[in-house]
Amino acid sequence: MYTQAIDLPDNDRPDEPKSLEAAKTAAAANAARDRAFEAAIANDRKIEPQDWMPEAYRRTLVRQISQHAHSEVVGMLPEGNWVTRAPSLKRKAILLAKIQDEGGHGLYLYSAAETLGTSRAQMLDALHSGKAKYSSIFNYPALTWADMGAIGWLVDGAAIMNQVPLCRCSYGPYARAMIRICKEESFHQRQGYDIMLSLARGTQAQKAMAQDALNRWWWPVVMMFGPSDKDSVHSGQSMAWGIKRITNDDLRQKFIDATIPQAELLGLTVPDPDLKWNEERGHYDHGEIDWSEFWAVVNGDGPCNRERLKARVAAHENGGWVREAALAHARKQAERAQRAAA
Ligand code: BYC
Repeated sequence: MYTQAIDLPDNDRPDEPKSLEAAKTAAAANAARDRAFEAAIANDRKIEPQDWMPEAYRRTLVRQISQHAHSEVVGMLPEGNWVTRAPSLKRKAILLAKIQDEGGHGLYLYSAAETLGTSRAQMLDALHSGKAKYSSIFNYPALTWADMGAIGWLVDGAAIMNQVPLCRCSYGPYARAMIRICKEESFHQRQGYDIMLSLARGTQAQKAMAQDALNRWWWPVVMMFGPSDKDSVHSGQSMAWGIKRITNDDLRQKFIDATIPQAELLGLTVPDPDLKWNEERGHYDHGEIDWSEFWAVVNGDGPCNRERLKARVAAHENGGWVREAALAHARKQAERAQRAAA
């Protein structure tokens, strides 16, 4: 129903060769395949769905792209809670459009992952059974309207920092999906900053609300870039394959350096007493990250993990009739076309 995904080249090693001659031919074919893949990576050429690729490369991509898709879709939940409570019709329309964009990002990304031979149903099963991860950031609650500002400004700001290099990812369908996603994310970041700016220039109570949101979202956003490089199990191989282009710590540093002047313009204070400009490094130094909190959230024990998963499973079950109706419609159309052709 969905894509060309299932129509993949046979990626397995050839059957056990029957003779020495056949074994030599098979080994030469495998070596040529490996060399073609390595050369494409070395020359920065895109790998496409029909190209041969090592199984570990395929698995890494399915893991990262499906987690990314899940993050976009689960990421609709904290903002969805505020659609009915947005302070004006204009803010409501903007927030709705942003949330719809996130749903669209999920769809492009599921489609990109399907080109690697994993069905959307398999990916959703992994999410709903709690096996697949999604970004830690969406396991925090959105308590006030200012959180809509903080999410757009900081969460989407962090997302752009992480995702712009993914436009150069070695896997073609993921890289191409990221180009459109990044354009939309930059609108999201601006709408968040615009909310923060209005609140920061508003009454004392509004400014306090903006500061409170920054206080609660800052550290979870800093953690969103993933474990520090020394603890990142996948970075080395993913960088070698051109899937990731910049490490977790380097992206985190770029994000902090870009965001502090924006906080200053708002007149808000980042909740890190150790944050200071390091003239020698040309970067901000920041305080210790509480990695025990990060891993607790990643492993299912954050403030909203259970609530988020329950909401996703319920949404999937409640949408069952739509999927059934779409399939029934497609079947009827196929039957009609067959009758017309007969
Ligand atoms: N949360 O070896 P590492 C959005 C896991 S959506 C949870 O560094 P890698 C938005 C990691 O998966 C933004 N888990 O891994 C949407 C791995 O576990 P597994 C989402 C995390 O893959 C709506 C383990 O920790 N963006 O912006 O090299 C509204 C070791 O990590 C996290 C993406 O998904 C985390 N934060 O690097 C608003 C971008 N961090 O898989 C906004 C694409 C790490 O071995 N993904 N883990 O069980 C990536 O760039 C990379 O996958 C990561 C992690 C940087 C996230």
